[in-house]
Amino acid sequence: MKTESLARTNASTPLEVSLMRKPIHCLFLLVLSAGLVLSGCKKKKQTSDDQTPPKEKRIKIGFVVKQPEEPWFQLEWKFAQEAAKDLGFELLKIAGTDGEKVLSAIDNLAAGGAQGMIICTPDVKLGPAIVNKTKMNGLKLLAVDDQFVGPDGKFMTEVPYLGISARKIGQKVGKELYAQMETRGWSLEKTACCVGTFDELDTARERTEGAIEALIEAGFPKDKIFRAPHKTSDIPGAFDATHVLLTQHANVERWLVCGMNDSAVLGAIRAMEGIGLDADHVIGIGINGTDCIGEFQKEDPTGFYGSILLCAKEHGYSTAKMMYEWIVNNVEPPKDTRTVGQLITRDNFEKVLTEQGIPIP
Ligand code: FCA
Repeated sequence: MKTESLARTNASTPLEVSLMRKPIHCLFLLVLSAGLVLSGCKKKKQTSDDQTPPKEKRIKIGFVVKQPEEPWFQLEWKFAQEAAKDLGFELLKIAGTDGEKVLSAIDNLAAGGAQGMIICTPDVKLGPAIVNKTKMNGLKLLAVDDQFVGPDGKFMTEVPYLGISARKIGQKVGKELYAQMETRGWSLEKTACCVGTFDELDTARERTEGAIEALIEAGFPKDKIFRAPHKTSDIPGAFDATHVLLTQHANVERWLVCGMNDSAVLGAIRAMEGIGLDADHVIGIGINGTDCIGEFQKEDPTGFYGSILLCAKEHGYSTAKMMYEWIVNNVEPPKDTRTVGQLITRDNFEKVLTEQGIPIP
């Protein structure tokens, strides 16, 4: 408005004067005034068409992850960032490695003007506290990967959740381990299975129980499946638990290995290498498919045979998009979405990861 009225003032007064006296000046001033009016319009048009809302009105979405060092979570962030770019919102990536950090992240998000939060919580039992705090702060909430558990021990199904079909994916691991053992002609007598467990997390328990189920169904002896409970869900946690198991079963010559994710299997493989068990004695299959790329790139194969690659894009991009739609168009996300996975090995990982837009370092 200001620009427009300024243009009009400049244009009218001198024009009237010169019209009376000098025709050349008159023409010049006419062009000048037309230009000023036009540029005024143009400026005004630019302002009204500009789609970028003022900073304080922008949509802001927090994406909190429990283990930011894990490539899986970095990929979720990467894909969520792509959604932010495509849809034009601001993504706030937050490391929520413990309860205290998560709760203060909620306060900070609200204070910073965020409208929603996606979270893979460091502890599913924090569910009720997270729900309360986000409600108090007016933040919409979506759980990814790890589903909240209420005080009664049941899933908090009222919170929209996107996770994996954990049991089915675990079964896929078990089936493939058995098939690989057969392909190599390993005898059942000399082989045992090491299952890295992390039972306090339901999605982890479902995966490992699924693997055990499929192995038994294929014909693997139940009494040769050994569980190695992990204290922490990372490589050192898996290494330590496997180390203990190996000392208890020193007579086993060959091992099948599974666990809740790539880190669980990687830790076990390293522990086995520590006592001289190499790729000829170990078949490990992980889950995620994102944290084992370096393993496939090694010159010589290790005991880490393959992984079930999950859909990081769905977990990052789709959750972010769901949250955006909820905030902007009031479209509530589905309460329960499950994703699948596919086997990758040294032979096909480059092709499959590229197809899924996952960068290969
Ligand atoms: C859990 C695991 C991650 C990933 C995700 C889908 O959060 O900790 O490694 O497997 O589920």
